[in-house]
Amino acid sequence: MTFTTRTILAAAMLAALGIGTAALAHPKLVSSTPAANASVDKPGKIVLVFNEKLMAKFAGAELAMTGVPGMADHQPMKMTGFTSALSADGMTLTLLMKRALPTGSYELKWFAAGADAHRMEGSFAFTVK
Ligand SMILES: [Cu+2]
Repeated sequence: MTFTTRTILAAAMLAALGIGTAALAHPKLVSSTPAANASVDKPGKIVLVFNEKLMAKFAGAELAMTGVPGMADHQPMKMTGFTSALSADGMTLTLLMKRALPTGSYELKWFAAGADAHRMEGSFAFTVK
């Protein structure tokens, strides 16, 4: 193995581990309320906490109702009854429901970009009792 090959392999391994300045500059979801896979009472808001400051124009979320108890064949239904707001420090995105979410299962998809404007996204599910 040549020195160059080893250097490239080492760099690839570090990249795979997520170590490097580019990886550190990308938003990640740190916590949420409701938490991923939680079962909660009808929430009036959803709070998403990120590891770094987001750019407001690239931050947002989509919410879909994926199931309702007693309905075997419920197609994902996009929920639009909320507004979203970014905190002053840019690290917390809050979705404020116009009405508390009804009983069912939900999938939340978030998207966000930090200082380098690369769009990152993720999703999680939760259930409303
Ligand atoms: Cu980037």
